[in-house]
Amino acid sequence: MAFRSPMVLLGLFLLCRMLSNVQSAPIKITRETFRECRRGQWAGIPADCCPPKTIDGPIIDFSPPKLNPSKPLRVRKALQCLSGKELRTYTKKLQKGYRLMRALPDTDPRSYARQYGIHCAYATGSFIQDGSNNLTIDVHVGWYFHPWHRAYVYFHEKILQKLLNDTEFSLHYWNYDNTNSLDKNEALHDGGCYKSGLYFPPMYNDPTKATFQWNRSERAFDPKRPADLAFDGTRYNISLGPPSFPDNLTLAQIIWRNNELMHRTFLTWGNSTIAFMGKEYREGDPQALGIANGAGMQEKYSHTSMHCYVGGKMFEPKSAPEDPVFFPFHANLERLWDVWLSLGDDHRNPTSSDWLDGEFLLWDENAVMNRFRVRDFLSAEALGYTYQKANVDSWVNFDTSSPYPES
Ligand SMILES: [Cu+2]
Repeated sequence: MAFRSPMVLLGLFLLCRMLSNVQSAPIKITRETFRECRRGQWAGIPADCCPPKTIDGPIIDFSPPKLNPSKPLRVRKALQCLSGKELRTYTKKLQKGYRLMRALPDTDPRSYARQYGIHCAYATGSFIQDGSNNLTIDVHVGWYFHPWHRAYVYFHEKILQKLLNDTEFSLHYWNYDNTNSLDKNEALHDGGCYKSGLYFPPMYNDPTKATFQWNRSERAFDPKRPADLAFDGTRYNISLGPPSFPDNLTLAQIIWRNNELMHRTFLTWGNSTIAFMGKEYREGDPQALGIANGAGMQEKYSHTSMHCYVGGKMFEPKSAPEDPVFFPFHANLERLWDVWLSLGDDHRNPTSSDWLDGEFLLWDENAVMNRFRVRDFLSAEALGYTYQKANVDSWVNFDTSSPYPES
């Protein structure tokens, strides 16, 4: 009889609501998310980048490629260690791939415009959490940052492979973090890359080629200007425009700053899962607005610094991949995620199913929509590729008590 009392029923209802709120769930992107896509914004700047509201055709569950154990993994190499014929062949292929990608019509989800457009939708709160009116989604500023971008680069690379009709094509990486060129005789003896990656990769700086983007800062056009990682991402503010970088530093000072920053963010401040991977972010949580409000150490510092440093399209989340250099840059961020995992016992990925089961949609090389989960993108090797080893000693073993070089 007691259950018939309206007050008891109301109490039970409220209790159930409370319990269901306690239960967490991962972010999931669905057909419905696309249907509900709307005008987004970042720091008050509007972004109109929704993909078509209706996803044509099926959505397939992503499955990692079936690998032949006797075949060596494909290797993403460090751009600055390519030389001779290999460099010439790679540059030609890369530029051809982007030429073909740019030539696809916007109706094709593999076209370059649609490739950078989908990043914009995932970066500007254009997608709304299912069942919500106002909770927007961003794959930045939080713990989905690394796996989502690995998947994004993966599918982008697959599309280039398909356009080039070459399944061995790799998006090589820009290891801007390596400040140290070792002696030539030491280089490459174990297949590793020991040349400094401080300078903008030249194959992305030819104005006659499809890998070029005119909208960059002057710094990016100066082949002698070393990358500066030391901008503090917590000061990132779109409405103030790109930050200025000091013009008067010596190379030795830039190198000191970069090594110190990498060491601090990966080994001192970044010594726990949340500190490095970023804030936990689940269904029901508001999108974290602003880098300072939950980005992990790599995202917050060296990553943001490089976006500002290259500037132009790269400066804003909504337009960053309109500059093709975004991809070798992000390939390096992904490599550095693996480096971080190897640097200490406390360096572990999140184990929560809310992270592992985070679910997203991206088109593949056949223009078919793939549903993938974070857990599918934890290992480059399982996806069929690996990274050429590159020197990280210059910042891993950096002596933080070493004096800042004099001018
Ligand atoms: Cu991004």
